[in-house]
Amino acid sequence: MAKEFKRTTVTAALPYANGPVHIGHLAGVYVPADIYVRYLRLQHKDVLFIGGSDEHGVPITLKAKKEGVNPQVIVDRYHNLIKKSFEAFGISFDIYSRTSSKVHHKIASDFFRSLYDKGEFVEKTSEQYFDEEANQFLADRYITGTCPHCGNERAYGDQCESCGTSLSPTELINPHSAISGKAPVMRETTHWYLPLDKYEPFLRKWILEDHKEWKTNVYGQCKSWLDMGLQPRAVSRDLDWGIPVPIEGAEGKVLYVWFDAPIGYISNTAELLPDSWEKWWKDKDTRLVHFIGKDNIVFHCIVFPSMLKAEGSYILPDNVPANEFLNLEGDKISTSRNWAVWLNEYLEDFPGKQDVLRYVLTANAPETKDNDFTWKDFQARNNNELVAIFGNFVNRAMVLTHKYFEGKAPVMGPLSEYDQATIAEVGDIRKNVESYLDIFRFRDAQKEAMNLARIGNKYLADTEPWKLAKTDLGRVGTILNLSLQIAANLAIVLEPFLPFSALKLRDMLGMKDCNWESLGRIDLLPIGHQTNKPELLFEKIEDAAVEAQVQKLQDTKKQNEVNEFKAAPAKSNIDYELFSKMDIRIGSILEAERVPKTSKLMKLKIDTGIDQRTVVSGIAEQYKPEEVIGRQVCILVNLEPRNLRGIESQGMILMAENADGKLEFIQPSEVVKNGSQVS
Ligand code: B3M
Ligand code: ZN
Repeated sequence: MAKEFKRTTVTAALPYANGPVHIGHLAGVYVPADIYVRYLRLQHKDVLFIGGSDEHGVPITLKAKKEGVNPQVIVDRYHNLIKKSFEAFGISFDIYSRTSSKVHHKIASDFFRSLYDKGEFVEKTSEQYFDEEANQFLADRYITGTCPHCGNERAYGDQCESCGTSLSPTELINPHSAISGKAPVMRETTHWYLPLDKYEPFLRKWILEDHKEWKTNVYGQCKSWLDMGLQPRAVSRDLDWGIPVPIEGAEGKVLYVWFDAPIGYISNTAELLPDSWEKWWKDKDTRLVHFIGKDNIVFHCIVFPSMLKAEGSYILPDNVPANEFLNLEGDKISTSRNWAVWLNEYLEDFPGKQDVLRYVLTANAPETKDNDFTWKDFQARNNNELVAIFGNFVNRAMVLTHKYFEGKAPVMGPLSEYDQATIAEVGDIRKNVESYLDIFRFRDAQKEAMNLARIGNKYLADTEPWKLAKTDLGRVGTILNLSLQIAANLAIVLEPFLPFSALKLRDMLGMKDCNWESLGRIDLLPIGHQTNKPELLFEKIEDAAVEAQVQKLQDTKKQNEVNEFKAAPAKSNIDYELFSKMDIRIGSILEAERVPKTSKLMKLKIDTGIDQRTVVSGIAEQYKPEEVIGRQVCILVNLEPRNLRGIESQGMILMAENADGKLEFIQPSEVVKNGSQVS
């Protein structure tokens, strides 16, 4: 039997304040956390939902350097943007604060000091990369080089974003500083380490034996970390942005961002409840749940619990329902490559449609494996599910009630067998949805909740009350009463998932209360209860709207190809004599036609100034004949003729290949006489 808790502290990962948040963040962390918290609140459970921005760490300092501003400017900008996005999407934090706050600096600093005073750290001097030109030690993220696993030349000192491997800076081939670009040197420095190896036996028991109920992806990752054996981890860095290490002689050193960030959950609670925060973190009757993405598992399941354990007065997380990653149109979401749907942009492009995104992200949540977001699926789920099932059902029930009963809940007459079967199904909804929400399976929970709309929609379609109005208004009343009761149940059960639409529906129905316990009852609206004017809950999303989004992504892809274009390495040298043997001329294209039965080849007639000749060129996929006629081109005229598809090609047109593989003509910058030599 699971332990009964008095209250629940729910945290959601603190996003780095170095960029806006995107759908991956929402799907993986914030929407599930919000659904869970809203569910607990509807049950009148005592719950706190803690969030905030993570404002330290190297990515922020790198961005600040790039823009030539103080890191504070960056974090102010993004903290506010992120906070607004979360508010707009109804992520119902009790507090959304930040790790640059005074409260946090004090609490994190005291936390470090308390472990230090208890002798929980190991002090170690080691050699680390140092940039002599910038005169500073280089944090892992400041060092780039070639990944030893996949050859990506832009791997970071802590991770290769191309193959996902975690690295240490000394593994990089050909390392260089991201600040000066120079090769770094090794220099000695002293840091404080949390001896995770010491906590290994405790962690093994606490996770592997006592928390077998954790999601398999989380449990599995913890097990593999533990099986590999834990090493001491440095909890300080040589950096000038962060919380100063509160020890004498530690000038120029700050707390490692992953040491202070999780303490941010505690500080933000303390900021909200200065007098009573401790019971949310130290009382054994409090249940702590961390919502995070899979890349944060080790920090929340191994490092932070070890810190809390070392401190001694804190509770440990009861569950860490981490999600896998959401991909976008088949590719990994990437901030640096701008491959994302940014929440602030979504809000501009789809105003008022926050619930649609919440719905689609939950329906596709990467709960057990990575998943893909596509705009086509977004449109289909909106049009075929939210509009066609939920919206349609509610609208029909409301409109008919207004048409036949002035919007008042009609009298419920004798029930048919079908009515009774439907009522029984409605009665099951609560336990079905709960059975999933209680174990953090939000996509199944939402599916069950939407099932109620399906039940309602089918009920109306099968009973066809609009056909009975003339002959049996009493029966129409019964059908509509039951339909309105189902709609009222929908307003409750969908509140955690679609809070805006659920509220709108509640207002439309004139419901005062919204209690989870009422779920499944068919007397939520008393007979004669006046409902308000029906309004549409959802509207169709047209092809053009999603096509525009797909186009936006395609443009990004093109731009990335250009940005990431790398010139091929130089060929080996040739002597001048060999070069001078090439006879390159300017000519004009007189005629052009596709070579039949080939996709690439085009037959060109060229005026070379010397003669008119035929050249076969591989440009037919990219140019139409009429586009090239009249152009001046560069042509190598003394190339040995070659036979291509039965045509003798006398020379070669010189082309440049673009980043995206498109061939571009080499042309003189001004028109010159055909036959002019290129040298
Ligand atoms: N800022 C990493 C991330 O955004 C980090 C999470 C901190 S949670 C305490 O993925
Ligand atoms: Zn790699």
